[in-house]
Amino acid sequence: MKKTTINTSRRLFLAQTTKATLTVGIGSSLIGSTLLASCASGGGSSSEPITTGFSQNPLPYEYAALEPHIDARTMEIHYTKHAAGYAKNVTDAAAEENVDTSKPLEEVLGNISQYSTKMRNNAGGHYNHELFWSIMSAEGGGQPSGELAEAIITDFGSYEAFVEAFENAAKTRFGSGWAWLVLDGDKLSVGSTPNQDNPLMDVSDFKGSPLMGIDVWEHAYYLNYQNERGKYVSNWWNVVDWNKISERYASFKA
Ligand code: MN3
Repeated sequence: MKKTTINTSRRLFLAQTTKATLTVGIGSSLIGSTLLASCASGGGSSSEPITTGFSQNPLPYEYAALEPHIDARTMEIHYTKHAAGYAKNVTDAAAEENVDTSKPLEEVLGNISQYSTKMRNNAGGHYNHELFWSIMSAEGGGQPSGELAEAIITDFGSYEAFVEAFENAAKTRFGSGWAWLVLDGDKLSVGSTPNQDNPLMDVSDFKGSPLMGIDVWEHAYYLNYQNERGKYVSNWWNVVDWNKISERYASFKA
C-alpha cells in the first residue's frame, strides 16, 4: 500500500508541475536510452531491461497453439514469411547503414528519422512482430492483475473502458497498422500507428513504451476472419498473456 501512495503522489506531482517540462526535456529520441537507464537503476519491481535484438527469436509455441482464435496456417505464414522477411531486411539495412547489431534495436527506433525508409519499415516490422509473438500464449486470456491492473483502472477508469478504447484504436486504424497500449511517462495510453511504425519511433505521432500491440494488417487475420477485423480483435483477448505484459510494465516503469 505504501508503494501505491508514493506512485499516486508522484503521478500528481508530475501532472501538476513538471509533466510538460519533462515531455519536452526528455525528447522522443532518447526514449530508448531513458528506458535502459531507468531499468539499470533497479527501480520498482523491474529486473532485467527488456530489449530487442535484430534476429528473429524462435516462436515460443506451436503454430496451432492459439487456435481457434488464430489459426495455424495464419501463424505459420505470418511467422515464416512476413516476420522472417522483416528480420532479414532489418539485418541487411543495419549492414548497409553501419548499425551495431549488438546494441538494442530500440536505439535505432528512437532515432529512426536518421535512417532509411527500408530501416524504418523493417526495424519497425521486426520489433512489432517480436513483441506480438511474445505477448500471446495458449494459456492467455483473463484480465491483468497487480500493479498493471491498478494502473489500468487509474488511467482508463475500468478494465472494460480500457478494452473498449483499445478495440476502438484497433478497429479504426485505416489500412494496415498496429494498435497499442503504451506507458508514456507514468501514464498508460492507447493509440495506433500506420504500416510498421511504432510508438518508440521519433517520427511517430503516438509515443510511449509498448506494453502490448495487436497486428491489424490483413495478413494477421484474413484467412480465418476475412474482412471481419472487429471479430479478430475481440477474439484476440483470449490469447493475450497478461503475465508477459505485466513483466514489460515492471521493466519500463521508472
Ligand atoms: Mn504482421
